[in-house]
Amino acid sequence: MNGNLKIAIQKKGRLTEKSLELLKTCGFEIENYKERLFVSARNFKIDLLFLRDDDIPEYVQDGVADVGIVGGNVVEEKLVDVEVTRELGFGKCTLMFGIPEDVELNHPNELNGKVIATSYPNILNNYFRRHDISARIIGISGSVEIAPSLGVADYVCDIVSTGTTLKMNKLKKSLTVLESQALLIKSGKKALSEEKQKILVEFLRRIDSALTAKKSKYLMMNIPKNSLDVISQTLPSLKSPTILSLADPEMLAVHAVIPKDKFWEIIDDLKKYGASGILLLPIENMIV
Ligand code: PRT
Ligand code: ZN
Repeated sequence: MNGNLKIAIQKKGRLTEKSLELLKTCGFEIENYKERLFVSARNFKIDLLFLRDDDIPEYVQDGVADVGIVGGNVVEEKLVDVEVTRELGFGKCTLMFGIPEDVELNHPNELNGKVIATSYPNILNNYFRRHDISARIIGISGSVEIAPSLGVADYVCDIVSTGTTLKMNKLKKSLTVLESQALLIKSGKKALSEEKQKILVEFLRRIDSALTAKKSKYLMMNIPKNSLDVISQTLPSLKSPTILSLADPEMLAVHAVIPKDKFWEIIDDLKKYGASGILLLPIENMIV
């Protein structure tokens, strides 16, 4: 035991690349991780454990890993005692019912008496209990979508992202059971040592900085001097924009941090007020 904070991430799958990308954005140097189960960061007191995603909630609960990055769907299904420390904003997907194209299903009540194939029997059981539904659940670990065409189930309840897999199996999206994304979790029952708690605080500070930065962009543009007031009001900036003078005395350069999703809403107004040379740059880290 080296006293480092142990972070479990998915070894090989949909969350692996984004998890590593997030950690690298936090400034952790992680090298030669391919085909290894365990690797230490070169410049910070963290170790990465590469695991199957299904094992991560339990390993975190039991303290084998101190924190873990895993889908909310997996956390819910495993019925473990873990706490969600951060929502990480990637790996977004929906656990929902898939039904044959020619069927209508608009209310949970209509599920009574049906047979549903799923890899998420615990989540589905809870859903049925919440809605007071009596239906049969068939637990299948892979290729759930083919169950209706094989005649073993009426509907499926599975993870959907684009909906292509459902479509390929002549199914369509129906009611939603759970919205999911990658989560940072820690144990609900194992307390961290004082030393690890300190590392966790710094780890979270960096994660928060990376997450805030991801939602923001750095906007740079030139504007006519007489548009400054109206453009300042248009900018949903976090702080007041930076104003710089230019060689042309009638023009100003304006720099501001803006929420990423606001850019396309304000671009027409900016142009209307004479903004030119508009640049939108990514921000890697942001301390607020
Ligand atoms: O080997 P290991 O057990 O670690 O990995 P895994 O195969 O169990 O999981 P993996 O890598 O497929 O997914 C990891 C996590 O990514 C999941 O637990 C979800 O939280 C998240 N995620 C995001 C998804 C999807 N999007 C997704 N589209 N997980 C699975 N899918 C599958 C889904 O099961 C279905 O087969 O993709 C298909 C549907 O996709 P669309 O785009 O056709 O709708
Ligand atoms: Zn898995």
